Amino acid sequence: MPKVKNELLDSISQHIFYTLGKRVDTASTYDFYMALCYAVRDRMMELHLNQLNKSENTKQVAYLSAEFLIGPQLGNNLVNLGIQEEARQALEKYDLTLDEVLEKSEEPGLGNGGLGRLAACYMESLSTLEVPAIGYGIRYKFGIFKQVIADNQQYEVTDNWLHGGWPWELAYPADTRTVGFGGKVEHYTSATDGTYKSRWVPSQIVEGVPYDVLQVGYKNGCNKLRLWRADAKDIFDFGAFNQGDYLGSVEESVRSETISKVLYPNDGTDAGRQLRLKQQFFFVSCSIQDMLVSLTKRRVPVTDFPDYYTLQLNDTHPSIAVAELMRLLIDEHHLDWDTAWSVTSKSIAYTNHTLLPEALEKWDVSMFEELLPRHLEIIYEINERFLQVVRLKYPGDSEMLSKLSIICEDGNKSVRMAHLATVGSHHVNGVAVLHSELVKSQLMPEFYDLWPHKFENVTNGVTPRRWLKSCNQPLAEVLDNAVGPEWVTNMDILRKLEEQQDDSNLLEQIAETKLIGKHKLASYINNNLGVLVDPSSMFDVHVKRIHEYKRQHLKALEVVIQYLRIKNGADYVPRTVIFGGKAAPGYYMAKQIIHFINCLAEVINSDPDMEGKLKVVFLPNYSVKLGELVYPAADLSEQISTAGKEASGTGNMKFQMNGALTIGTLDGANVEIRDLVGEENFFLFGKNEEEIGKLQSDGYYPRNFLNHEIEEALNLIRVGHFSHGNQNIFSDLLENIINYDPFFVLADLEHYVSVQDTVSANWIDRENWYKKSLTNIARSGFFSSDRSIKDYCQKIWKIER
Ligand code: 26Q
Repeated sequence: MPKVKNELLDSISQHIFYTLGKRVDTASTYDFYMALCYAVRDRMMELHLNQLNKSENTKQVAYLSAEFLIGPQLGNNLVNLGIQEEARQALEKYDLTLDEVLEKSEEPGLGNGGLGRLAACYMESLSTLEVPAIGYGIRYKFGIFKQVIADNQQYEVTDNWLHGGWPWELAYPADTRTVGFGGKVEHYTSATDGTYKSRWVPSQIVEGVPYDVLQVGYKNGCNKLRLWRADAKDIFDFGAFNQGDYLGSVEESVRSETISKVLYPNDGTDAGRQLRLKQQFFFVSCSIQDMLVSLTKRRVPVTDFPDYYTLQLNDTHPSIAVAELMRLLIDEHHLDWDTAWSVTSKSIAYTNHTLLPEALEKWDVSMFEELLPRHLEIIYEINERFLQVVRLKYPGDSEMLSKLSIICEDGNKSVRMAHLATVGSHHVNGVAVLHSELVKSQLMPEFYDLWPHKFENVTNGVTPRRWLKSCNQPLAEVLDNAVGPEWVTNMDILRKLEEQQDDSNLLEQIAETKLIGKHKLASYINNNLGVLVDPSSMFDVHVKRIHEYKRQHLKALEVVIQYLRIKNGADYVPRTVIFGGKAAPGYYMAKQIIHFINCLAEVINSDPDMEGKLKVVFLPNYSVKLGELVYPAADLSEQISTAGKEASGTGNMKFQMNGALTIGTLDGANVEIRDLVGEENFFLFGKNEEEIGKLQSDGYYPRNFLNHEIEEALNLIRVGHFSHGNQNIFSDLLENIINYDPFFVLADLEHYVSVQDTVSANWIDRENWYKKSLTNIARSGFFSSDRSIKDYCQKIWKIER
């Protein structure tokens, strides 16, 4: 490799010529973007292959997840490799700025929201901490849909992220694995040892082709993601073809390829779909086979599996791993049951991300039997042996048995995947302190009673590289100067900021970085939505998936109340209220909420009385990329879920790191944020989890929580003030809130409005606000995903670093 002054420059021009087949003098900005990506990938490949050699004989983390929401890659890879400046200079030679090249980055939407993004932050931290790891998932041809807002409503457009080629992946067809579906189980007696054995004879065979995506850590290690694409085994069915059925001959290939065609765009329900189970088994089977082959190549006996791999299940989506590892060990590697079970249960751990009953995966036994007959047999056997343990501990307690059983017997018989995951794992963890407590006390109290030692907490974290250093360079530089650049990998250092909290110069610098972020977002809003917003107003932000439990409608009702107050001549501290988020395509109420917010924005933004006081913006197609624009610009972070419903939240942490103050309920990681920053630096409102529980059990009547102001606001909506006089459009939303209100919006609204007044009062005292902001930044170190990964290493994986 030539060692010249700017190696990157050489590498870019070589890739333009040899990889893209173009000449630099006629290459487009997009060509330069692609060439830079390839040049950067080369650097990462060196790091990765070096690390591989080192980790031959150490335990590796296999992070199994149906979603990896990795975001745009180029910008972060440049930052982590420390070659951003070099890239800037190289591009300058071609009269290009780094920003215009970065603009070309396409984001692979291989996840829905928090859970998928968490997996990506964890991959980044694993590399940064040089923990040997591999992320296993699915290479969906279409990621999460693109959200388009028209007539104030959400429309979904397919996300063809691979068109034009995506430079970060590398196919490894030689590592193709085969996966079966359907068919039958044959039982036979082994000719060698005379034991009774089983053999699965599937009726459909699918191939999984791996695509690897390198994930580079900060100036350090480089692990990879291995994403599987489903392919037909024999592309062509010659039987059908010979009979003249040309189209029929490719039918099978279409059926197979459907498996990795599209990400399910629901981050709640939609369990019970056969294709979803096929996706899960497909990637899990490919991944476990991959690990077993790797052991065989290294001449390691499969009984040593737990010393070489620790499997982390990202929710129950990959929980079929328990049965698949058992099957492979018993049917293919001929271990006896007890040995196989010991290997399996020593290797697997499960992270729970939700308490919502509708999000807990259950599969009909009949569907399971049709798709995975051998796995159903194995699950029944696991369950029998497990229930035997239960009977011993609770003799004669049949209620206990039915509560713990992996098979749910009420109604249609079904397999409870959380139970399978818990029985097959050595640890089960929640994702924030409160959530982990609720997992023990509400979700699985019987399991907790049986195996208290299995239950752990690992509070979520986010990577400060993407969510601070790279997306908010002005603030990052202020921090570099104030505490030294080491904060990037040791966020605890940020605590030193507090020694300077009375330094008005530093506070002013922080305020300035915020203003830069707000100007950037304001121009994005103006360019894309044609709405002018004032960067000196408070940017009050609610971005996340649209869900009733996250209560975007609580915020919207508060906005209506403020609108009425302004109309009535009240003083108001100017705010720009910003919403963003996708609704699952089949989630009617969430779509009503989006519709309502957009109608609200339309009326408010065109009302001269609101000028200089209130603006409302709905950012279409919220994504990782938009998040990187939004967090640095936020003054106020809205974390207002019904207490007990948000497992953790991770947006709350990204806002905090970027200096926003939080208004929130005692839910998920908000609890820990508040404990860390102190109650005077957090705007708390609403009922806590216990109070919500009591309200629910005593009988909740939302009408009891109406006051004059709230009634007026609801009335305004009812008469069609925000819907061109149409009284029907929002009737379902109103009905939901007033008569039913499953997420206690009205129970918390009055308090919420009054705490928003406190927020405004605090905003006016600028110095005081930025002091709070500084404290929030200074104490955000705990929410680095580096800390989370260290917790997993110590509490769950037993990996010493
Ligand atoms: C299940 C069955 C069928 C189809 C889809 C699904 C499905 C898909 C995605 C169910 C759930 C999800 C995603 C859940 C999720 O994002 N949970 C969030 O996880 C974050 C990381 O731990 C937490 O911070 C959030 O609180 C939690 O809501």
